[in-house]
Amino acid sequence: MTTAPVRMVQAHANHGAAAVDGDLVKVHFPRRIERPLPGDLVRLDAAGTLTEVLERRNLFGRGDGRGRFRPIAANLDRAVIVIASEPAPSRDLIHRYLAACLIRGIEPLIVVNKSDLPRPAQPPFTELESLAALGFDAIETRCRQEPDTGELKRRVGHGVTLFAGQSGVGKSSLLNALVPDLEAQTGKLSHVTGKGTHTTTTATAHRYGDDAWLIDTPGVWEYGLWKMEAETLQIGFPEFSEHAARCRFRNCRHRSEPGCGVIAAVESGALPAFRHEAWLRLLAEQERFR
Ligand SMILES: Nc1nc2c(ncn2[C@@H]2O[C@H](COP(=O)(O)OP(=O)(O)O)[C@@H](O)[C@H]2O)c(=O)[nH]1
Ligand SMILES: [Mg+2]
Ligand SMILES: [Zn+2]
Repeated sequence: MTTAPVRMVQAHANHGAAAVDGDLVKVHFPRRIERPLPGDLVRLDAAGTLTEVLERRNLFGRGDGRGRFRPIAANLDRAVIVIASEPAPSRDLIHRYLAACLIRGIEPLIVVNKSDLPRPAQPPFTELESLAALGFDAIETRCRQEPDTGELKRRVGHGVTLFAGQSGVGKSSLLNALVPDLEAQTGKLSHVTGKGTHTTTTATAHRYGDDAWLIDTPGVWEYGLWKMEAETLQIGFPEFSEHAARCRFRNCRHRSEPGCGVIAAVESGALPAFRHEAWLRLLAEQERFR
C-alpha cells in the first residue's frame, strides 16, 4: 500500500511526529531507514512506522567543532537569519549563515528583530546596506511595543521557512507572533512525542496557514560551517565570481596571490572589503579542520 506523503514536524533518535490530515501523529523510525528531519516528506504504514523518506530538495545543517556536517532540517524554501542588537551577533555569523544557505541551495532572508531598540553603529548592522546591494535582502521586525511582523508574514506565507539565529534574538517570539495557535500545536506535539513543551531544544516545524511551514531551531551561540572545499565555500560569496574569473591562477584563494581579480576588485572598491575579510577568516577556519 502506498499512502500519500506526510510532513515530518519533529524528529528524535528513534521516533518523531508528522502532520497527517491536520493532526499530529507519532512516527516510529525503524533502524534500516535513515532518520528523517523536520521538513522531510515521508510515508508511513498503518501502524505509524516510517516506510520511506522521499528524496530531499535540500538539506540545511551546521558544522560541529570538528567540522562535521550536522543536519537540522530538509526541503527548505528559504531560511530567515534573525539578528538583533542584543545579543549582538558574533563576528561572521551573518556571513556563515549566508554562505551555508547558498551552498545548500536555500534562499536567505536577513531579519533584524527588536527594531524597537537602537541599531548599534557596528558590523553587521553597518554592512546591511552593502549586503542588500549584493542581493542579500534584509527586513526589520519587532515583537515588543507596537509589534511589526507584516513584511515577514508576506515573505513566509508559502513554502517551508527555517528560522535561524543566535539564542535570544527572538526566533520563538516571531513564531508566536506569526502562528496564532502555536501554543496549542506545541502542547499537542509534546503529548504525541512524550517530550517536554520546550520544543526549541530540537528543530520543530509549525503549520502556518494552509500553505506554509515555519521551522523553529534550537538556540545556538555560535553557528559553525562544516569542512568543505574552497570552491564550495566560494559559492557562499557569489559576488566574487565575476572578479575571480580574472585571477591569474585557476585555484586562486584570493589571499595574496599575484594577479588576483578579487583583491583588485576590493582595492578598486568594486567589492566591499568586509566580505573579503570574512572570506579570509572562513578560509583560515577551513584549514584548521584538516
Ligand atoms: N525589545 C525587544 N525584545 C524582544 C523582541 N522580540 C523578542 N524579544 C525578547 O527577547 C528575548 C528572547 O526571545 P526568544 O523569542 O526566546 O528568542 P530565541 O532564543 O531566538 O527564540 C525574550 O525576552 C523576548 O521577549 C523585540 O522585538 N524587541
Ligand atoms: Mg527559541
Ligand atoms: Zn584570486
